[in-house]
Amino acid sequence: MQKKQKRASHKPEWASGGKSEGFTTQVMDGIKDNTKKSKSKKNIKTKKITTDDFVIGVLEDNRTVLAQAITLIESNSVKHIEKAQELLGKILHKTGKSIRIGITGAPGVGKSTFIESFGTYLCDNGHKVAVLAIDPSSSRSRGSILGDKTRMENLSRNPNAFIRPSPSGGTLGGVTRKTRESIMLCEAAGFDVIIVETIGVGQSEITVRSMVDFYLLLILPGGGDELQGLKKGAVELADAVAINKADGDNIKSAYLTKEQYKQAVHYLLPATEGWETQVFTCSGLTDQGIEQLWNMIIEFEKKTKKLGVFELRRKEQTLDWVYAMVEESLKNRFYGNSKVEKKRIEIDKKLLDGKITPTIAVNELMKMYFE
Ligand SMILES: Nc1nc2c(ncn2[C@@H]2O[C@H](COP(=O)(O)OP(=O)(O)O)[C@@H](O)[C@H]2O)c(=O)[nH]1
Ligand SMILES: [Mg+2]
Repeated sequence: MQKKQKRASHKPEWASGGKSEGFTTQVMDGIKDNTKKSKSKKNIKTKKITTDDFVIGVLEDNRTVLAQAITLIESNSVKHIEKAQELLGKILHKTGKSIRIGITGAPGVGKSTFIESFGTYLCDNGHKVAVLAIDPSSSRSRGSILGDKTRMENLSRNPNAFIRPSPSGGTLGGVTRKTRESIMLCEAAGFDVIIVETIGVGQSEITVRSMVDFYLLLILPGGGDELQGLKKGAVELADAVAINKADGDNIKSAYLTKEQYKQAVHYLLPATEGWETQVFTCSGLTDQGIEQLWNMIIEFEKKTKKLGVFELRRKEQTLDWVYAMVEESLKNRFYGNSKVEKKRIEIDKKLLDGKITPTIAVNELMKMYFE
């Protein structure tokens, strides 16, 4: 399969420079294979997939290649990052055509179960659904994702679905880049609905909000008083609040909770201009509310596109992403600078001994960096 793909676009490795397609590839094919075998043993073993193989595989929605491409963008090695950027550059024109949905909520609220139902519903209705996850609690994420995969058992077997565990390790900035670039790859592979799941803790919620069009907050029924201590912040980010597990004995309290949240969101600024935050009940177990949510999202897309809010947000998200990366890159360079590192010991001491002011400390360090 891969050989076939290569044949269409491949330029023999030993052919130096030039973009000429004038190679008689039919003939070269045979020679090239021989060359590989006889010339370089290393090539056979570690022969990496070429960028063009990646491009073709991703655009064809070859799941193996798609998964490998995501692995490539998750790599922190400079070489891989370069290759990944080349790949992304080549599929860029195929990105952006999905609806990106963020789903958040405390652990145990039922996100994975809900996504299993929601995703299956979408697949049954002709959509292609990619599920990505962000869990900044890095090392723990692998484990929890294993749990998630079993929880999304049906969906993970559905040919129209693609589930990818969250990238483990690294800074939130790194995880963000990886997830955003994974979104691009999935879009290029033709997934028209992208779901990003995150656990409802602090920064990760804001991060996911910054990469999706529609943001859904799941909460549990009951716990009235302080609205489950669900920080106002989380609700303020949401385009919809779903009271989940509205089944069995929970139905009544779910309904009450819904009414309480309806009142609460009334006093909040909407997360998306021109869209009133919706509150509804649902159950990933009985599928209640699933269709309603999808209709809501269609309505959201229609409305915000008409207002221009949809496109504007995407543009702002892209710019924000770029400058967040600039900041991170500057920060890394600053702290990674050996002169700064050395000087810090001295400066910190002077500062803590009360010999210099914080502002002078900053100036001194900056001087070191720019010198
Ligand atoms: N009654 C009920 N239980 C649910 C529902 N969704 C999930 N659960 C249960 O809640 C627990 C946590 O679900 P999970 O999907 O892993 O939550 P997550 O941590 O938010 O991804 C599991 O034991 C599920 O069986 C639901 O809609 N109704
Ligand atoms: Mg989960």
